Amino acid sequence: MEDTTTGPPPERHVAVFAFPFASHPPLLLTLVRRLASAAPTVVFSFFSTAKSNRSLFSDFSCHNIRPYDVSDGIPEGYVFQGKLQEDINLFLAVAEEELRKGVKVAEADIGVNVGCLVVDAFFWFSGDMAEEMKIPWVAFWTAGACSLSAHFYTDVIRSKSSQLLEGSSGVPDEDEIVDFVPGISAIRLSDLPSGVLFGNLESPFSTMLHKMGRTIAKATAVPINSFQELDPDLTKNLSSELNNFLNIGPFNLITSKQNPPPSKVDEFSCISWLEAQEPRSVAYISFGTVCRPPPHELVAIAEALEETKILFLWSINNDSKKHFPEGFLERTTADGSGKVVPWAPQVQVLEHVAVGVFVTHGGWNSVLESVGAGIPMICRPFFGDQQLNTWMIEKVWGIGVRIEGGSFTKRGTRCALERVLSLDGSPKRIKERVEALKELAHKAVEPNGSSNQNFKTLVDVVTRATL
Ligand SMILES: *[C@@H]1O[C@H](CO)[C@@H](O)[C@H](O)[C@H]1NC(C)=O
Ligand SMILES: *[C@@H]1O[C@H](CO)[C@@H](O)[C@H](O)[C@H]1NC(C)=O
Ligand SMILES: *[C@@H]1O[C@H](CO)[C@@H](O)[C@H](O)[C@H]1NC(C)=O
Ligand SMILES: CC(=O)N[C@H]1CO[C@H](CO)[C@@H](O)[C@@H]1O
Repeated sequence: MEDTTTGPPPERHVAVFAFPFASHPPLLLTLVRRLASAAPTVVFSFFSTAKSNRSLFSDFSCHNIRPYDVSDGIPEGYVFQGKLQEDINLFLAVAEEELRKGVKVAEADIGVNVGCLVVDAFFWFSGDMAEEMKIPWVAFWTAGACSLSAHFYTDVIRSKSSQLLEGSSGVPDEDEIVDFVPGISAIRLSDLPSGVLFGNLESPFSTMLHKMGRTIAKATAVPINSFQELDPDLTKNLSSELNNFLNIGPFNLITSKQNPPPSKVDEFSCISWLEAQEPRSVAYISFGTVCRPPPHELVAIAEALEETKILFLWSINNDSKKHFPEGFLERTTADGSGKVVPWAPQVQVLEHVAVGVFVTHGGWNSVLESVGAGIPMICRPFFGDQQLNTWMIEKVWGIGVRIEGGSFTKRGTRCALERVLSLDGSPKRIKERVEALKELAHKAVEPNGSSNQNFKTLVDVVTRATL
């Protein structure tokens, strides 16, 4: 036996497949940590690439979670050509074979056959694997119910929009408002996630999402990082179509409650700077680690901030700062109106009483963090589900606005900031609605709350002996 642990072999072995990009692996690991703690006699083998593995497990280990490396698909000596999603495409080309091999290795290693697959929902092929192995398949969707619905109903959406085109000029009207996504009463076509109707529908990434939409109804359970009170209609519809469609988030509220992260040093003094500001006076600006607004938009934001004298905390990579207007950093630092940092502890910043608005790309984690803190948003979406999230924020939940025209201009930025910070005397409805959702989010993760109840159902699926 290779097994180095003492005592009897585990009662059950669950294989976990991470999609090794962006925030996908840490979110899946958060889920697996909760499962591992709820089911201590189950062993979870966690498959990701060496790079992702290293960053996830460098300061964390747990007796019943075992990391295993799979190849990233990058050939020896490969030179990246800077193509869109190049790393993702290389990985997707080898993923199925790598994961199938990995399961065999882990089974031999742990001495128990895999009895359940818990995977990033992107890996549609794991449904076939689970079927062959006759075991439950848990497909974890890391984003919102809105984007899951758009991918689940992609064939319906495509066929209804082609009917719409018949008799018209044949050119899709991107501004057309339709009711094609069950659970969302109205949606503008161009705000659907890329790969559903617009964008490159044949790319490996779009194909993966399309196949996921077509197979996910076979999953034994579909947990998502959201809470059902946010989207009652979507939850009703998806629950009728999917097995055990389970809202078990927001994860950001659960992690901060159950395992407070080792209090990260406020490396760039964001919190101490916020301490000195008036309540709800500061605009917090951050577009995550991937999205980069073009230089002219950075200039527009900077000019709007200087003109309105609105206080701001801006988290931006060092590289982009060179595009700021001449003297912007010096002037705003000198008069104390702003602070620019390369990194900010986002959850703590959003929870700080001085923050009044979050200027964001509308990525799902940022949206949940803003809702969890009750902070309204100004959104400038870039790709993926960000447009759809922005639509929901503005039109459905009413907790923020999309930047006018979809990108930053000086005038648009100024109007959005004044409106959301209620400086122009507009009613405070946005703030009230986001406060109400914040309450619901916090209730959902209470011991009695819906997300916690749903999590118990999920534990049941994962620990059940047979399908
Ligand atoms: C969900 O939407 C689909 C597609 O429109 C529909 O067939 C189904 O009846 C809906 N389910 C519920 C419970 O509304
Ligand atoms: C950015 O600049 C700050 C301050 O000059 C420095 O501490 C930080 O390490 C830099 N970050 C990167 C990623 O270069
Ligand atoms: C849980 O819910 C029940 C019934 O809905 C309620 O009576 C009870 O007080 C709740 N417990 C907690 C801890 O909230
Ligand atoms: C190649 C690599 O770094 N893989 C690591 C995955 O994570 C585990 C736990 O830290 C390491 O043991 C592996 O070396």
